[in-house]
Amino acid sequence: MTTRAGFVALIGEPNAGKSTLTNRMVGAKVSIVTHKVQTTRARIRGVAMEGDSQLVFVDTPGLFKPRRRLDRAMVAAAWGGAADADIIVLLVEAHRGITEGVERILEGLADLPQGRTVALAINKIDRVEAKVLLKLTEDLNERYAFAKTFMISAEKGHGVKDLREWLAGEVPESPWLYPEDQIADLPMRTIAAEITREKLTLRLHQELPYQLTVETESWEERQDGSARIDQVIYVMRDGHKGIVLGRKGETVKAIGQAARTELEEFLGRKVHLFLQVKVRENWLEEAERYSEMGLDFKDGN
Ligand SMILES: Nc1nc2c(ncn2[C@@H]2O[C@H](COP(=O)(O)OP(=O)(O)OP(=O)(O)O)[C@@H](O)[C@H]2O)c(=O)[nH]1
Ligand SMILES: [Mg+2]
Repeated sequence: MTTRAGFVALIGEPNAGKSTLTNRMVGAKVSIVTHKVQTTRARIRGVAMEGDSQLVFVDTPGLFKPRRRLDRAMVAAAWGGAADADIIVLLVEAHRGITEGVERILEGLADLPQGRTVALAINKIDRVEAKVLLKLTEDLNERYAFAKTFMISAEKGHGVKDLREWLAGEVPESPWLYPEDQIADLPMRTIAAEITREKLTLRLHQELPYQLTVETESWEERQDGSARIDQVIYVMRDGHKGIVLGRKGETVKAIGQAARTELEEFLGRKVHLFLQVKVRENWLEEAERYSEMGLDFKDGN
């Protein structure tokens, strides 16, 4: 039997639907999703099988004009993911079309080594009329020589099968890179921290989600088969700590419950989750926070 395997990097502007597509391809939630921009902070690998091909999807942080050190490290991680992949899929939002951000990404693609396979996936087609799609496809293909164009809805699933089957034929002949039943390449403690960060991002307003990070401090397997997980939420100011805690600790309690429920579903067993909120004014400038997130501190220079 000839097997195929390869890395498929999903890139695009923040909120384009990269993580939603990763999860749909894998058939499980391996990457967190919110309606807010800049949800994904590091590369997340999700593994999918299609026939005799193994597709390793590399979900990346959105590409945008970076301001802070963290932004720069995220954007570097995204381009790094693209540079290392066998195939790149650029996601563009159907209803937003060719934004300034998309233009910048097209310029970035032109700077990659020649001969790389880049496909276009116009996402969120459920939000527009068909005639918009044809025009957008034409305009984008005039700007870059995409190997192929797909029109998809990562959320609803339209067009996703076509994309997956095409990718399966494009990745090189190779032994599989992961065991057949593996769905993610990410430490469990990181997945657990990400789930909590998703719940925080969904519940907290404005800038706050961008000014916090979550780390799993300890993970203890208990005799009864349950797990005790202790996490720290780092925030930058006392005021932020107050908001995360909420009145009588109600906010953090609700976040903890939502995260625990999802973790239990993911792990298929009981979880005791303990969240602590710590003020750490300077966490955005600490190398250790970046390595915990799976980012390169140097890239944030
Ligand atoms: N209507 C519609 N919404 C979608 C579709 N795909 C994703 N979304 C929504 O778009 C929002 C962003 O999705 P994500 O998957 O988090 O986007 P992302 O590209 O990973 O975003 P970052 O991690 O911030 O770069 C979420 O609210 C999704 O539910 C789609 O096909 N149709
Ligand atoms: Mg994402």
